[in-house]
Amino acid sequence: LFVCIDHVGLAVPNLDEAIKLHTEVFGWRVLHRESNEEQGVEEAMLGTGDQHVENAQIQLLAPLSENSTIGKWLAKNGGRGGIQQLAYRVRDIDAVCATLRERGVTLLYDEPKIGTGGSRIQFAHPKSTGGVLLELVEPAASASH
Ligand code: MC0
Repeated sequence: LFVCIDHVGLAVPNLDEAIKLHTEVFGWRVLHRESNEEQGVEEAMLGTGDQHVENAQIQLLAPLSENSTIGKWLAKNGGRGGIQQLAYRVRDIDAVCATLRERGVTLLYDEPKIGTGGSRIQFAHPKSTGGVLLELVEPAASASH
């Protein structure tokens, strides 16, 4: 069903501070940055940048507003960052969503939405996944992986 772990998403109160920590202290590289108004996030994808290795990335997610999903998550978590989501990569998101629905998993959207780098994304509600917000990612056809 799933190809690999695509990324782990960390909610962070301040994107620049988080990038500093993860690059200067932990040694990751920033591979990509974008804002996604629909999702209410400003995000950065981090990794080794080594195209020859199949690496899951770290996604830093900062809220665009207090009312956004990440804004609410941070408020509930006492303003501290933490792991907000686990994302699995898929080849055919429509087929995987149909299978998961058949198996009783609650998906958030009727149809996939647009995620990082033009990917197609869907989420499974934590109540039907054992408490973890699960994201499904079908990378854009132009993506390098
Ligand atoms: C809430 N809950 C979580 C959770 N968020 N459990 C695990 N992980 C999370 N991230 C639990 C709460 O503890 C609570 O459980 C119940 O779910 C309802 O919580 P709530 O605070 O009322 O939260 P809701 O219902 O307002 O929102 C939860 C929901 C939301 C999953 C619907 O986070 C959502 O729409 N997420 C999908 C979109 C998203 O995450 N966007 C930002 C990333 P109890 O037991 O207390 O009832 S954007 C992104 O990721 C992109 C750009 C990309 O990768 O391409």
